[in-house]
Amino acid sequence: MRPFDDTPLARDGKVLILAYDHGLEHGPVDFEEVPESANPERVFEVATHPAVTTLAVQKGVAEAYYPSYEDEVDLLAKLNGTSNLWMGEPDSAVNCSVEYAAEELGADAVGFTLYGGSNTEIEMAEEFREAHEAAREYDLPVVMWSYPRGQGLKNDKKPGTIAYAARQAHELGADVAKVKYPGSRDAMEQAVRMAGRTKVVMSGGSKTSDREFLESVKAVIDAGGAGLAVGRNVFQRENPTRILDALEQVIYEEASVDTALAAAGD
Ligand code: FBP
Repeated sequence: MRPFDDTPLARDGKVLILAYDHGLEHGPVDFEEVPESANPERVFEVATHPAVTTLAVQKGVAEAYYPSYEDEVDLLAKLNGTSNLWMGEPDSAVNCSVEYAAEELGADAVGFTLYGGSNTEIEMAEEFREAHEAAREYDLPVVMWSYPRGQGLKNDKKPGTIAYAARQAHELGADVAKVKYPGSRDAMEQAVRMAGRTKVVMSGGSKTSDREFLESVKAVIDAGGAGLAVGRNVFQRENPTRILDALEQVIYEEASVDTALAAAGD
């Protein structure tokens, strides 16, 4: 495997994945606030921003739109995913193989959800093993959406749970662990420590104010996290470029939130 920093997922050792698999995971409700966001072309355009290292989409969106953007955007193919219509135990169908992602879609990285703590964890971990080993053959970096959830987990953002999620991603071989924000810099530091050489990025979460969102990203960077994988906090804004300008400051320049907001025109 080539050094992580030489992969398209990284810019100066940092990561900003734009996630756009919400049409599958949550459904049309996520596009209501900004109706144009239902159009994948709009998000591919947004992903040409230099702050974005890769765009994470499902196979169907990649097949339909990536051929027009492959010179400007690096693709992260999400290999599994499930609709919000599914009412069973947390689980995620494998919708795309690594071979297909690499050879047909032209992916630069792959992503995989693991619901640690779910009754389906064993099968999901075995599916992850297959994907991880195939990704190594293609020299593609692997991002794990490491989201503990299931009947036994009442609070999936507890610091100890997020640290465990980061560690689980590390132990299973992920290059990047995408975890929910555990609420503080200290808690994020614990997750980063547990992740060893696996990079830790924060999952964006539901839309919040510019300041609140940037403060959480800043806490992640200050905790030694590599950056962010974000969807709604970018594409649910009327002006996604403005927040990406601010994120570029916080993530790559390690600027303060005030400086980032000023640079973005506040
Ligand atoms: P957001 O930044 O919008 O939270 O997106 C991150 C993400 O992991 C998406 O890739 C995915 O569609 C969604 O969150 C899943 O969220 P959840 O499973 O918590 O509903």
